[in-house]
Amino acid sequence: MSGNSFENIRICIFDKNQREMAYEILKLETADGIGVLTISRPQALNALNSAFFREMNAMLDDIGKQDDIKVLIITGDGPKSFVAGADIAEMVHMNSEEGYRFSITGHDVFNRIAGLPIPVIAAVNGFALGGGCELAMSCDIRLASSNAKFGQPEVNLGLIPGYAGTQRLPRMVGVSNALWLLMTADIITADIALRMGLVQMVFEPDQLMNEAKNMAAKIISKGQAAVKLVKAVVRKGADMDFASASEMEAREFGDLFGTPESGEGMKAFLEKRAPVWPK
Ligand code: CO8
Repeated sequence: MSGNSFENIRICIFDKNQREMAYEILKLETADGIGVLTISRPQALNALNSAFFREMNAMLDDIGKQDDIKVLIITGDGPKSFVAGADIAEMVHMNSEEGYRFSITGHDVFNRIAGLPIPVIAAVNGFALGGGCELAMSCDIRLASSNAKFGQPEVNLGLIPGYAGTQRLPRMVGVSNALWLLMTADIITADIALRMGLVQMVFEPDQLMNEAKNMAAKIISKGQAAVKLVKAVVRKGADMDFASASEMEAREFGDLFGTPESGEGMKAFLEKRAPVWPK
């Protein structure tokens, strides 16, 4: 990686009248195949409001069209917060129907993140509470700074998670760990999150982004068709019974034989050289 070739990409979205709108909350920078998406509402610790979901939907459309992004990193602006949850100031005025719709919007957007064909790494640089923890859980891998804090404090507000936290958290950390966090609203450190399996690695705050980019670069150095396929098979298999999922794996495994990528990967190993992946 050159490390200094990041450049701002200005992406436009359109309002209902097809007028061009610039992104106000999301910033995307790309270089060397890595997209870094920063959520920036520092005045509210990057809390998720309706505008965030509008922009995120447009951003996901756009990222889906960009071949130059091989791995996406999602992070929060500033040293203090990844995302401090859904925007409570917006939620306080909602009625039941609006609450339901806000929840469904979150489900859709977070499912789109989980379903992106490319790997998505959350670089959790501070508070990941409520919707922030749920956003991180929709990513494929979570790396955290040592000052990150995780929790699902909705019961403090008389609420429960609404962006699938009641479902993703127990699948990730087990039912009892999930119920501990969900029922007590305890906020846990990055180290406890690491022990629980909620995050995969913890770094000093000033190293977090470098390490996330290093991991992304490592993934990019592998066979890209295989990387995409392994994500798809794991994600799809998680919602299937074991026998059907294993059968799916066998079929996908078999389909890789005879492809240029697997041919090169295996030949390179036998020839004791680095693979030169087909474009
Ligand atoms: N929403 C709106 N504003 C927020 C939020 C939030 N989630 N979190 C922080 N802010 C704002 C504060 O109001 C404050 O604004 P101001 O300066 O105008 O008073 C500013 O950010 C800075 O925050 P603090 O002064 O509170 O900073 P502290 O360092 O003292 O505390 C905390 C940091 C501990 C993170 C604290 O701000 C906090 O507890 N925040 C709320 C955390 C929370 O409860 N998150 C869960 C929200 S609910 C949720 O996410 C449900 C998701 C599913 C929704 C489904 C749709 C219906």
